[in-house]
Amino acid sequence: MERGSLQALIFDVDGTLAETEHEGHRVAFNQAFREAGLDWTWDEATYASLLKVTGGRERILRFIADLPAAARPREDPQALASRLHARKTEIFQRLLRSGRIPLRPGVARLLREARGAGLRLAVATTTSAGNVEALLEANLGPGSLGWFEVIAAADLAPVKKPAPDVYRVVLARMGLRGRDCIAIEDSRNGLLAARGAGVSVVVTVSHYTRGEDFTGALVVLDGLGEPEHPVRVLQGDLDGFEYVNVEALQWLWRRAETTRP
Ligand code: XBP
Ligand code: MG
Repeated sequence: MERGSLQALIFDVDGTLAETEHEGHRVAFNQAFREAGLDWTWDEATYASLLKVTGGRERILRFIADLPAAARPREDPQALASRLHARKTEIFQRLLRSGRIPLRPGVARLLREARGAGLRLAVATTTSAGNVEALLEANLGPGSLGWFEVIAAADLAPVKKPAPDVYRVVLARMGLRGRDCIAIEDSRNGLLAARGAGVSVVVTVSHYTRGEDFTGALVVLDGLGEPEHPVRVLQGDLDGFEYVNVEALQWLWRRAETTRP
């Protein structure tokens, strides 16, 4: 890839590669709570509001802190959250490996096209590396982890989105500048993290993030789209492209370059 062109795509995972939250993480949290004898159920509305906190362990801690004092379990919250989160991760990975959580439309196509065009690929997520591996392997086969030069997950960037740390890790490991890349994200927290590291963002809104404020995104879409299923542009402009392909991303990248101060 010549300098002065788009070099790499950095993908968020939850909500972006797949709709993992609603029928995946949320269900797994609830099962872990039940197994631990807790009568906690995160319904859709509760989970939507808890998603403002990135990181599943952090989310459990927030939930415990918000309980009335009398309803809080006696166990140390840190220890309890770690234990519940570890079990939730096992349950979630079993769900992923069963193949019940597919990639979002256009994801597999765009990854293949990007590889074919010589774009470098990376992942920037707040979830754990094991979850990313299980999702990719279940949907794209065992070799697919190797498509990504860097998989930056919670182990490499413990300070989670909206902090830019996870994007900085990706850029440092790839030897790239933020402006060389485009991130694909589904949430405001993700958008802020990428922008904080100087990376422009294409937002593909997901189940829980539709109503969020995406000011500062290159474009906001309802997904990546497929040739037979055109995208809906929710904010901004896609220059008439009907779905996100490498050419559309290059157009967005060039437009961002010309407006850079
Ligand atoms: C995703 C998250 C994660 C998942 C749950 O945010 O915040 O916490 O909800 O995964 P993003 P873990 O898509 O912005 O990375 O339980 O493994 O944290
Ligand atoms: Mg996300």
